[in-house]
Amino acid sequence: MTKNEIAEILADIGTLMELKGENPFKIRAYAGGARAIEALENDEFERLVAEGKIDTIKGIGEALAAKIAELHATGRLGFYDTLKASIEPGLVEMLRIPGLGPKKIAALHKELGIASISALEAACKEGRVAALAGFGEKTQEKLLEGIRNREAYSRRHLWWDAYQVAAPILRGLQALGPVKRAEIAGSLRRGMETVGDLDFIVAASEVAPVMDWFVANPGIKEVTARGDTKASVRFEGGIQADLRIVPPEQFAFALHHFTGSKDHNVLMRQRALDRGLSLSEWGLVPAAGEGTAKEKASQNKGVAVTEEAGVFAALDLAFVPPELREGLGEIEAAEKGELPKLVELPQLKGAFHNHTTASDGRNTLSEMTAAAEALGWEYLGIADHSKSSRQANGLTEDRLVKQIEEIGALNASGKYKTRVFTGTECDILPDGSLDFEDAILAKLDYVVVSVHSSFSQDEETMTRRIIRAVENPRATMLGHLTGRILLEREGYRVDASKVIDAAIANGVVIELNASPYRLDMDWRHWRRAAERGLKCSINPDAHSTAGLSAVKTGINSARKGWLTRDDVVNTLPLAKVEAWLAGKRGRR
Ligand code: DGT
Ligand code: CA
Ligand code: CA
Ligand code: ZN
Repeated sequence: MTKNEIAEILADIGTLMELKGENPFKIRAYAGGARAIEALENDEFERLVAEGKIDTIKGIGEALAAKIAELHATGRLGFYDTLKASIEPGLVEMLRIPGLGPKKIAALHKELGIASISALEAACKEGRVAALAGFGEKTQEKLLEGIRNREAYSRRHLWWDAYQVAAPILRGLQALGPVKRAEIAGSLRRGMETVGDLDFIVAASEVAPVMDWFVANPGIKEVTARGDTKASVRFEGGIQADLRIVPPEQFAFALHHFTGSKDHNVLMRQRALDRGLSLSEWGLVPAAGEGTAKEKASQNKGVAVTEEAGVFAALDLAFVPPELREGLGEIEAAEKGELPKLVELPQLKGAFHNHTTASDGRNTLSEMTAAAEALGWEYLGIADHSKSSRQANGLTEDRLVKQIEEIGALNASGKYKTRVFTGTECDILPDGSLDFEDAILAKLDYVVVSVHSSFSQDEETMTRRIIRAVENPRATMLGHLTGRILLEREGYRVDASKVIDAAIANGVVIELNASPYRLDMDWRHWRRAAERGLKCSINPDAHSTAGLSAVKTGINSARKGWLTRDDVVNTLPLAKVEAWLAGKRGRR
């Protein structure tokens, strides 16, 4: 173990002992010891440890020297492990609340029995913390705010939520008089499933009015930074936004740079260097010669480019769509002219996997159909839950048969231009069998099979379970492969590549569940899976009419997965979908 790692552990020991309310003298010994070895040069520290003379350093006694030697030699310390195990993890978590140190936490624990952030929050709300000696009303208020902020600030954000914040700001920027160009950059533009912060790039003739407008946006809680050409703000919900204002001739370079990803940028910069050029947010300039890249760019010594495509062209590359800029082979493909023609939102002709009030949806069959018609969709698949999903009001056989009749009548009525398909989101039971008998499934246009129970099965069992369902001749498509809920819950353990193989072998589609919370199967699997012949269905999993729009986030992930129109079944026009589903039914 290195000097700095050891110092960190000693400091941590001090903190943990303080949390436990131990003897202040001992606590100081560890904190002081950490500082003492931090102050040493690396080689001096190594020499002293090797010679067994680390205790000659002021602040390091015999006992501490033995612990340092143990850490240095083995990378472990029994005393530290025991100490860690003896402390409730909630107390350690509380350290992350601003304004709350180990001493205060120990007091809260001792006096009020508080051992978790949630217990602290409750105690603050009940006024019990303010009543404690050494705390008071003000401290209690601060702690509550710290707890709220910690939750909001530490989080990434769903793409959809980030987009709701970003879209009006972008429109506002673009409408400002001095603004010539304005775009969203960063992970939001790349269509990542979650977003850390928002990045705006603006080219403007005048800077101050743009800054003034930006920092005065409604919903801004705090302006965290404001410089000549840069500003950062934090919104009520916790999301941050960065604004950068650049001269118009730098716009394309800045947009490219701040769109990222970092991995993509590194590869692009290397490619530029191979051509004797230096690529940066300021421009594409000769690498050789006097001056920084920024200086050269502002002296117009570089390649002049107005559009991002020009940045790529200058490096002999086709334009790489932002969603592909992850450093995962896009540059090679752009060089060879082999970039895929990515699927686009207007190419979707309908969607499967939607719920109605029959199970846990909030809109009726008619309302969902009207909404699909308003989107211009040729077809809408209804896939309400099956009977075992009781928590979701899953349909019994009788209710499903009734729904099939209802849908038949609706289609026959000619009331809507959108054709409705009968389906089900049929539970995959723990043993891999399906929740409905074959005779019931045979009445449907299609069947989505999904796991909604026994999430804790081990990977092998879960994989076998899902493959068995995929091999069922009634299965048309597999719902949400892992069941993950972004930023909330990990998916269940499953061997994705084995399931993909089984789906391909059985002509079963895997859905790209487009719910902003799911985006499952993950985009990182799609490129290879589609190359091997897997078809995708971008499924909104809508539980309301508004939920149908989730296909937008599904398109982001499909594009990140290099998918084209041909890979996605719900780009097919109605007649082709009918033929596909009839063909599948015929083969059973
Ligand atoms: P996020 O906000 O965590 O979801 O992810 P990004 O990709 O939006 O990252 P962000 O906001 O930190 O920076 C935006 C872009 O700026 C990033 O994708 C690439 C570029 N960038 C930022 N810092 C660096 C860096 O240190 N090196 C390189 N090559 N590019 C950077
Ligand atoms: Ca960002
Ligand atoms: Ca940023
Ligand atoms: Zn489901």
